[in-house]
Amino acid sequence: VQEDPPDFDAALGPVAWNADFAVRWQAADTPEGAVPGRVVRSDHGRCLVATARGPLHLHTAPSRREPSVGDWVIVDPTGTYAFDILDRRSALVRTASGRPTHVLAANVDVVGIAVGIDRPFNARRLERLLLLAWESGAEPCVVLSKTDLVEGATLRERKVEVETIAAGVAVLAVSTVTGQGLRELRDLFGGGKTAVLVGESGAGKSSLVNALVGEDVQGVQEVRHSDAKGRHTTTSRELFPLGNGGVIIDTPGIRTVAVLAGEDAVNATFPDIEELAATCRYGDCAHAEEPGCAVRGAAAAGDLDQARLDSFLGLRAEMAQETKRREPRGRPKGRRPGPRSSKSSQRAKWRTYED
Ligand SMILES: Nc1nc2c(ncn2[C@@H]2O[C@H](COP(=O)(O)OP(=O)(O)OP(=O)(O)O)[C@@H](O)[C@H]2O)c(=O)[nH]1
Ligand SMILES: [Mg+2]
Ligand SMILES: [Zn+2]
Repeated sequence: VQEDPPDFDAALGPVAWNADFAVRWQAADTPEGAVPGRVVRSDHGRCLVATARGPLHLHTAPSRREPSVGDWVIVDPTGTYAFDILDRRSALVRTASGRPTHVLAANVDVVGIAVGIDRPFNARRLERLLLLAWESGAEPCVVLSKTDLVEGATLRERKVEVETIAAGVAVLAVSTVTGQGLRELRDLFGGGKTAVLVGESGAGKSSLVNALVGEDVQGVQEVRHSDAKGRHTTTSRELFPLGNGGVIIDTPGIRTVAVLAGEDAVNATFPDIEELAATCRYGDCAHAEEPGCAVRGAAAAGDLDQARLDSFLGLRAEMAQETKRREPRGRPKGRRPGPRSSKSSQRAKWRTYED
């Protein structure tokens, strides 16, 4: 008798399994008896994986790529190994000059950038996080947190300030103390979606996770009184079911992030400038010295913030240069691009970014 293909929908629904992953599963080369599982936590060759049989602590198959939180993996029939990774829908990738790329979270639909209203707002930092989000293939939103700490007028002012930078992106004002905005956030993150929270230490990411999950699943710690700096309470990335079909990934605090993004992501981050650029005299206007440049014109007229334009031009140049630098230049086929640093030294380097 031919067995029906296993139906994972019911068992894996809570960790946001959907038709798209079912297609990827069908297309994958899977051994007899293998099952799909979602990486809840990944740690040095081992990972915690949610499967139809419950949570499993698995080894990463040696010689395979290390899975990241949010990945769907093929679990071997004995339930010992996470054997391979299903093709990703999206990935949040951190990178830096001369370093290998590093996947922060995989198969993410929404990136919530937490911005604490209790500290000075850094527009340039938000731009980089937006760039990271757009490049991932997910949809960004800004979560303006701790609104209970300011007056209504200040909140409105700050929200406008953030909306100007996060052009075209939803900005949600939330508080885990008053509950403001939590329902909207839950709706935005729910319905089978995978959301990830990123942002500075102390911005309130884990507090939001606890509020949305409805249980204290993550530790939180008070920020420093002098300057509202966080204490790096969360030290690893972890995925939690929201109970509404969606999942949320909590991450350790990051100040800024090194990101390699294409032109599309840069334009998505600066849609106001892209719109202006459409009316420049030359189609390939670099917004430098060209006559009839609508972008520089807008800046001169005070309609576009000069600092924002400088930031756009700077990021665009940086991304173009870094992309070019990474292009393989006639490397002999079949040869590795040089010795690779050991995993532990890579980790040590990455850690320097999480502060
Ligand atoms: N007043 C107020 N305090 C909040 C709110 N959300 C979080 N906090 C406080 O802010 C501090 C830091 O919160 P966490 O949730 O630990 O911040 P985090 O972003 O997870 O920090 P890391 O794990 O270090 O990245 C804690 O003392 C929280 O109680 C809020 O909405 N209002
Ligand atoms: Mg935390
Ligand atoms: Zn121009």
